[in-house]
Amino acid sequence: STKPETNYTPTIKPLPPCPEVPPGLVGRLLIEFSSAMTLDRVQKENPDVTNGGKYTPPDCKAKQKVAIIIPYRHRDHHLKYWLHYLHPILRRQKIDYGIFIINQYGEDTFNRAKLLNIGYTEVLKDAEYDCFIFSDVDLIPMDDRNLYHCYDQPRHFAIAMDKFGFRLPYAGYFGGVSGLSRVQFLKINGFPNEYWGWGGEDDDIYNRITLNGMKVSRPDVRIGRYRMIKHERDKHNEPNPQRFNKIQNTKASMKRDGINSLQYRVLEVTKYPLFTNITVEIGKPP
Ligand code: UD2
Ligand code: MN
Repeated sequence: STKPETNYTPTIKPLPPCPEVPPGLVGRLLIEFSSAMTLDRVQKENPDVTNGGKYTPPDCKAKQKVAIIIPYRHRDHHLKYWLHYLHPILRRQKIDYGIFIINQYGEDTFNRAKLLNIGYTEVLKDAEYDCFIFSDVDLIPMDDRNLYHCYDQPRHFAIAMDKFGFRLPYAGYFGGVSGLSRVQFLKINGFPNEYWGWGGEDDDIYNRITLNGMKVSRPDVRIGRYRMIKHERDKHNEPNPQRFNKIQNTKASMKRDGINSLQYRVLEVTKYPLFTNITVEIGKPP
């Protein structure tokens, strides 16, 4: 035959890399916690978030795969607002992400940093994440130019909080929301497991970073603004009286206490439409 052959093989166009500065950002946001919030509503607002709280930009290939890890117990009310605000922000930022709630089982003393170590370990069983962002459940960024990915140095995102008058409370502050790449996290042997109750663990992490020759990177103070949902101190998360002593000893303790000494038990992993819940048994203070 002289007819040209028709080629029906579909051509698969590779996606272009996501832009350094996402084009759809809006900048400063209005954040409030007075309107009623339900998971149902948040789900309807975010139809393109897939089971387990995952999202991949449809139109470009993100450089990093980001796991957002939230230490958690009895904060349903805060979680609803967090999901309501963060899913749309992360989508506009063109982040390839998953949301993981690390839920401490039982009523023994809370341990934020140990839950974060568990989060790091567990999300890597789910997929090959490159970047780990650790966020309190009650902190909402007020500006979507504060991009939730990892940087050349460990990142501190929550630098200007309403409760601190929108300023860094002290130079070595590393609380609230922070992000480390896999290499950065392993370089400091992860986070301490031995801070039970409130306080000090974020300062210990800051010490680990500087003692290992890294520097904390931060956004501009006008962009790193946050609102914290007002709350009382939780039960079983009393201020830890040992914290002042312990942060003096990071240099010695970080070698033995960290991701290399982490012990826990997973009780349940459930993929909900807007997040993945991982309930864990972490023991109690000695
Ligand atoms: C500050 C820091 C926080 C951490 C803490 C000391 C800010 C904004 N954040 O938070 O990063 O260093 O001091 O440990 O300064 N949580 C629960 N259930 C509980 C207790 C805690 O879910 O029963 C989680 C939750 O994600 C919460 C986080 O742990 O946001 C930190 O606890 P907090 O909010 O009570 O402490 P806060 O606001 O003083
Ligand atoms: Mn708080």
